[in-house]
Amino acid sequence: PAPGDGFLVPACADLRVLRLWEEPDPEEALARYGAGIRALANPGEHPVTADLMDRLPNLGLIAQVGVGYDSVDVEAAVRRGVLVTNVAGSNDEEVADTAFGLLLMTVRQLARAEAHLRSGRWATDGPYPLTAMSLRGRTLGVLGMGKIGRAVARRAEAFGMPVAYHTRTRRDVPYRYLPGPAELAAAVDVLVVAIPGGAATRHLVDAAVLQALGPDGVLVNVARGSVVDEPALVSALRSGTLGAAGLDVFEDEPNVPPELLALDNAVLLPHVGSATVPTRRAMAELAASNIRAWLERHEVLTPVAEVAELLNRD
Ligand code: 8YV
Repeated sequence: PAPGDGFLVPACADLRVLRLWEEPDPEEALARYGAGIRALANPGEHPVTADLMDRLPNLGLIAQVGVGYDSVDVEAAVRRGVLVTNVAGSNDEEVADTAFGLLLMTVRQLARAEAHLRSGRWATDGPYPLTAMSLRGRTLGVLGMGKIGRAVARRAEAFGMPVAYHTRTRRDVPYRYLPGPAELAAAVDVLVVAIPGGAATRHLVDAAVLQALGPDGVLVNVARGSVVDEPALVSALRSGTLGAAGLDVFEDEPNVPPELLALDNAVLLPHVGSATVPTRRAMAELAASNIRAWLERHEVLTPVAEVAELLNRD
């Protein structure tokens, strides 16, 4: 894996670290050192497969340096008695800020308005045209009501936007609950996706959901590209079935479909949801604390849901 943003290794300064990404032949390094590895930190979204775990017979912990852990085969880890942690709680506010940045950029066309100024067109052609959309009078729906979903909802409240949500199980929050993604999309004008990626949520936002959101509707995705059916999104944006989309994540990162790049009603960011120095540092430090807690006390601080369930049962 890539070293992340340079914070992980310093955060693990008291540990012996095998920097696999620096090894000229990672396979050979795994064969040579694999038996000594007790914890694996995954600073990107690299697949942590059953095959990789097989080569690490003394592995006890996979510490994902991200909130999302869809790249880790958790089932395979659990089968081997390997714990999995993420960095839940370390980037909620940052990612929620990004969701609102994307929403404002999309609805108010802020990046395009800035390009108008920078190109000199303000002076030559006059003011940037009025945007058809506004956040005024809009209701915001959140798909997912975890920590990030709640941070998004709090911001919506401050913006004066009524909030509705959908999750598999109803949460104890003061927002309107809708029983499915399409029902939620039909009840709101903006849909923010803040739900984990992976097989269970693949293409949850499909053509029907986009149609329910409607020609004045806006989709914002700060979760995982896999949650949205990208070809269906392209055709909804193209035909005007959906008003606009603000996306920080894509199905095949870093490859963004050229069809999306060609659309004026899409704002596209290169997965920068948590990409600030303070937040990425906090993420690395929480991952390192999980590793330390595991090595020193056989405890972890932020196990992923599947693992927390097992630990609570024991
Ligand atoms: C990171 C993320 O970009 O936390 C997550 O799940 O998607 C982002 O904060 C990702 O973990 C890569 O480092």
